[in-house]
Order: sequence, then structure tokens, then C-alpha cells
Amino acid sequence: PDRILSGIQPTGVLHIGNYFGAVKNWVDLQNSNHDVLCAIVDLHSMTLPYDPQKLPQHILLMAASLISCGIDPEKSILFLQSEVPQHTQLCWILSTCTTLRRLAQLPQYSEKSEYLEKPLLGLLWYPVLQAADILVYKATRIPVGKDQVQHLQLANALVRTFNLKYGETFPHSKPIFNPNNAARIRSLIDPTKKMSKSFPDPNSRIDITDPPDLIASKLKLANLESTLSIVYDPQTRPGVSNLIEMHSALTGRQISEVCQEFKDFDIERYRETVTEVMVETLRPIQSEVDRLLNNKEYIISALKKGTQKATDIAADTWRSVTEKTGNHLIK
Ligand code: AQP
Repeated sequence: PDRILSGIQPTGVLHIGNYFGAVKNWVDLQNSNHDVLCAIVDLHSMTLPYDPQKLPQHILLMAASLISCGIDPEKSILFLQSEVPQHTQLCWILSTCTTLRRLAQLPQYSEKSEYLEKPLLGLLWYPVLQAADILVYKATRIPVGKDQVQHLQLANALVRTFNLKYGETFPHSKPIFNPNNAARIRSLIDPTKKMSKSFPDPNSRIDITDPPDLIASKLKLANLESTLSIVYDPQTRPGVSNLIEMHSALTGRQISEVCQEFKDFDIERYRETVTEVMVETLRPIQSEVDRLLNNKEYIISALKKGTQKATDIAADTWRSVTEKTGNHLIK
């Protein structure tokens, strides 16, 4: 059976883009009895400037949010990447199976390093760590956004090279594209960019923990390019189209259906409608987050148990890797 690995960086609070674009799908996979590993990838979150003081709180909140959104630590393996050392060990071995040139060609590096004075080596290298995240569990299906497809191709190239060099060891993995309508929810302030946890302006996103009045004020500020009618056209009206996409994701209805039903609404009334649906959809998740944050011991114990289960699998893979690569003498 397929093993599915998904990861999320603890770079901030889960926003509705993460929820509809990724987490909801992981929950559906888990609930249809797939073997799901869900990693909080804290090592990846260190590739851009971050605050070490805030990281533990972000990890805790991310774990609480994932559980509140439906990741069940009894069904899925919910774990913390940095506590499973085989990820970085395998990352090193995989680094000897690709070239600097191949990594520098990946578009995410140039996009993410564009505004940085001194981009870190980790930023260039992290797709290899992502490959290790997958291969250390021999995962075969990976939920990905379109921006991650090249990284999955790199992982498969690494599988080919490793297997050729050392003998058949790792399986190839295939992407799972998000079936939800909200493949990409965009920033409320600049709807030509994606909604992002680490974007400095908090008004650009709706966090799943935002209380109703904050959701309302953020949606009030949302850039709808002075559109008067409810027209879906992401090219010329990215703001109102983003609002329609969020509405479609929230209700699970097709964009065309939503447009048809609300075509006679003026934009302010429509904005209020989406606000109400957003508030109601997030309400149960938020009360669960609050409940869990009052029980930190439970979250930490769930993460520890998951991390132990992950380590058991990763240790097995690592043993077989070292036998192939010749590092096993004193095992
Ligand atoms: N705006 C989005 N719309 C739909 N899906 C999204 N994802 C992220 N933003 C959107 C999906 O969320 C998953 C987890 O992402 P990640 O934490 O690994 O990093 P990311 O993709 O870089 O997400 P962010 O929120 O933009 O974080 P930062 O600001 O730290 O870079 C992924 O599956 C992603 O596709």
C-alpha cells in the first residue's frame, strides 16, 4: 500500500491557504484509511531568517492546529522532523548523488533568494532534505502544490541515481495534486501573490485562529480592485476571484455555482456573506485549538509518540542504506 508523506513548516500560524490547499486533503487521505505521515518540518523553517525564541511556540501551535483540523495522532503519524536524525543523515548521503548545478536550477531558490542579501546554503540545499524526508519513509505518494513538482522530480532523480549506484533501495514517488478548488489561495492585499505564513503583513492572510472581528476587518481591507460585480476572472480581477475561490473552498461548491448564485449581490454584500461563512467554518476548529492549548501535555505527548513511530521506520531505512553504502562496519 502507498505511504503518504506530507510536511508543513512551523513558520507561523496555519492560514486558510494552508488549510484548503493542503491540510484538509491530508485529513481526507487519513480518513480514507491511507497510511499518512504528517511532519512538522522545523529544519526547513530555518532556511529563511527566523526567531529561535518563537519556534517552540510555533511548533506547539502548528501541532494543535493540525490536530484541530482533523489530523488524528492515533491514525496518522504526526511528528517533529528535527527529532528524527535519519532525515539529515540521509540528506547528506543524497547530497553525494546530485550536483550543485542541478540544485541551482530549481526555480524556488531564485525566487526565495531574490530579496535576500546573503541567501543561506540551506536554502539551496533544502530540496535534498525534502527528498530525504520522503525517502527515509520510502513514501510513494506525496501531496504537493504546483510549486513543489520540481522538488519531487529531484527526489525521483535521486532515487534513480542512488539505486543505480548502490542497488535497488528506494521506490519512486508520485504527486497527489489537491482535488479541492483552492489550489492556490492568494494574498488579500496583493492577490497576484500567494497567501503566505511568513509574509510580514498579517492583513494579507486569514489565520485559522483569527477571531470573527479580525476575519471581518481583514476581509474588509481585502483588495477587490473596486469591482462592483461578482465576476470570476483571475487575470483581470484577481482580488474578487480570490474571494470567490475562498468561498468555493469554504462551501465545497464549484466556482461556477457560487458565481451563479451570487451574481446579483453587490460586492459589499458578497464580502459579508463570505465573512459569515468563513467565521462559521473556522469556529469549531478554533474552539478545538483553544481546548488543546489548555492541554499542552497532550500535544507534546502526541508529538513524542508520533516521533517515536517515525524514528522506528527511519532507523530501519537508515540501516539498509548504510549496508548498501558501506558505512555499516561497526553496526
Ligand atoms: N496560499 C496557499 N494556497 C494553497 N495552498 C498553500 N500552501 C501554502 N500556501 C498556500 C500549501 O501549504 C502546505 C504547507 O506549506 P509549507 O508550510 O511547507 O510552506 P509554504 O508552501 O511556503 O507555505 P507558506 O504558508 O507560504 O509558508 P512560508 O511563508 O513559511 O513559506 C504546502 O503543501 C503548500 O502547497
